[in-house]
Amino acid sequence: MQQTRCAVLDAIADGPVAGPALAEQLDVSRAAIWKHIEALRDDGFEIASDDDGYELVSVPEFGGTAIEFGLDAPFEVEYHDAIPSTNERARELGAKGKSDVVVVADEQTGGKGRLDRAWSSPSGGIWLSILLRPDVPPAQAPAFTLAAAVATTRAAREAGVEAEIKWPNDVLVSDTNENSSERNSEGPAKLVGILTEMEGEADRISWLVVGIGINANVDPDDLPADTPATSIRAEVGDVERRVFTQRLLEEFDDLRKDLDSVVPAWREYASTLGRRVRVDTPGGEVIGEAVDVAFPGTLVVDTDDGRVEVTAGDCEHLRPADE
Ligand code: BT5
Repeated sequence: MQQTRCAVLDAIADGPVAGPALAEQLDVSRAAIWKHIEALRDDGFEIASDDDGYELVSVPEFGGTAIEFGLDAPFEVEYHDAIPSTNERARELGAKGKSDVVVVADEQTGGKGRLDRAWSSPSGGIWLSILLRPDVPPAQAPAFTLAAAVATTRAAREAGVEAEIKWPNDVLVSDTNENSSERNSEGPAKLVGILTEMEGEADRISWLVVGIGINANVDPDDLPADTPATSIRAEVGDVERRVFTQRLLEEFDDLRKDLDSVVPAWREYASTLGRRVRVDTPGGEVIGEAVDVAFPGTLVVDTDDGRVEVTAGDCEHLRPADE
């Protein structure tokens, strides 16, 4: 359905096209064209109609068809004004055998962080989950988390926000402007969180859900006070969420098609490398200098007892006073 709608939009984007000509061009009935035009108007597209035909006047700031229209990546978008969690919905779709679907919401009422933590998701953010069925072993799944961080950082930088990545999955802003948050004195503020979930067997991923939460057009005061948080609104003003989401999905699509490109791209934006870090891992605490990241996302730390490779954990950047 959305494919025909996007074709209608493409046809009327550069000037008026008469209904009958449109019907012929898209090989559907005139009644069907009329229904699509009405549905697009309901979705917030402004479409003029006069004797010359239909003409696209403006595109809504956010929404499923709005994101798919002009998107240069092969994703189907399922949009919700409000939903408990886009990751939960994407998991449901994964269990039904779907792939390459992106679930997007304006607001989440039960957003999830890692380790059962809550993720605050007020209206105005970009809360999305990408459902994939990559043909790689489960051990390579972390590369998709890194790819999501790179794609989001690139989209944020295009929007004018100097974002950087803290291993493995936080996109932060350290040089926040004075409007962003009084909490900036506490250190870099979190702009984006990423939660990857998957199901599979020893040698094969069945489905993978990469959840990305971006504090876009929200006030930092509406975000939790326990850690420093910022938003695109606070840093540079409101962003066109449709365009931001398209750029993110296009970058992510390029990276997931070429997993070897992910780690080099990640290093470009990493704030963790060269830093002293403390990583809470399932096997205990690791303290030392973060010297590199290896495929598919392993942090290499030089400790007093030698080199340690960390595959998962919560990472804290240490200042000399913290040790
Ligand atoms: C994360 O967890 O950073 C992963 C967040 C993933 C959210 C996306 S939104 C779309 C998709 N659907 C979902 O349900 N989830 C995904 P973690 O590293 O555990 O960080 C969680 C911690 O960050 C919380 O304990 C709070 O301290 C803080 N926090 C919560 N909401 C925040 C926000 N909006 N901005 C900044 N920090 C936040």
